[in-house]
Amino acid sequence: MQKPILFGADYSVYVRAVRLALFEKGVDYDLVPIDVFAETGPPPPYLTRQPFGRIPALEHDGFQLYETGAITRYIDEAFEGPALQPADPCHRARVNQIISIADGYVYSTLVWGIYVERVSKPLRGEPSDETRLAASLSKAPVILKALADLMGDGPWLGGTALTLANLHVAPMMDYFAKSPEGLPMLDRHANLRGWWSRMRERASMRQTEPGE
Ligand SMILES: N[C@@H](CCC(=O)N[C@@H](CS)C(=O)NCC(=O)O)C(=O)O
Repeated sequence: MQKPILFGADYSVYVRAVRLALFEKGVDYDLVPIDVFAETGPPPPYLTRQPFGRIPALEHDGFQLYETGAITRYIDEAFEGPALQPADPCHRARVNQIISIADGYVYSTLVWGIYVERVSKPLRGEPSDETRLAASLSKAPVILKALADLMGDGPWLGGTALTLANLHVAPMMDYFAKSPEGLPMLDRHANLRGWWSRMRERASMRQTEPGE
C-alpha cells in the first residue's frame, strides 16, 4: 500500500481531524500544502480533487476522496490500528451524531463566530463583527451543554475508547479554548473540561498543533 497523500494546511480544523485520525491509527502520510485562504484562492488544479475549494482532500492508492467525515471513516476502516468507531450500532450512531454536531454547530459558532471574531480578526487588525460575536457567545452554552450531556461520564466523546467524535471536535475546541471566553465556559461542565484536559495532552494533538 502507498502512503496516503493529504492535501491541506495545518491551520484547518478539518485537516487536523484527518491528521489526528492518521496519527492515532499509526499511519504515515505526506502532506501537500494547499492554502485555501491565499489571496488567489486554492490552485485551480486542486478543484479537480475538491470542487468546492475546501480542504482537506485525500489520495490513497489512486483512490481520491474529499469530505472530512468520509476521509476519517475511510482511514479508520482501511488501515490497521485501534478502531476509532464502536462496533455497537448505538455507540456508532452517537459518534456520528457528535460529528454532525461538530459540522453543524461547533464549527460555525465556536471557531468562526467566537475565535475568529474575538482573537483572529483583532490579531490581523481587522474589525470584529460584534453582532456575530454576541450571537455566537449566546449560542455557545447550548452547544457545550449538548456535548457534555452526550458525553456523560466519558471518558471520551462517543464511548469509553477514543473515537472519531473526539478527533472531529478537538481541533475546533482548541481554537475556542484560545479565546478569552473558552475555558471559563468549558469550566461549567466538569466532564467536558476533564475531556479537554486529557485530549489536548495526547501526542496526536501535540504533534498537529497549527504552526508546528
Ligand atoms: N465539508 C467540508 C468542510 C471543510 C472546510 O470547511 N474546510 C475549511 C478549512 S477548516 C475550508 O476549506 N475553508 C475554505 C473556505 O471556506 O473557502 C469537509 O468536511 O471537508
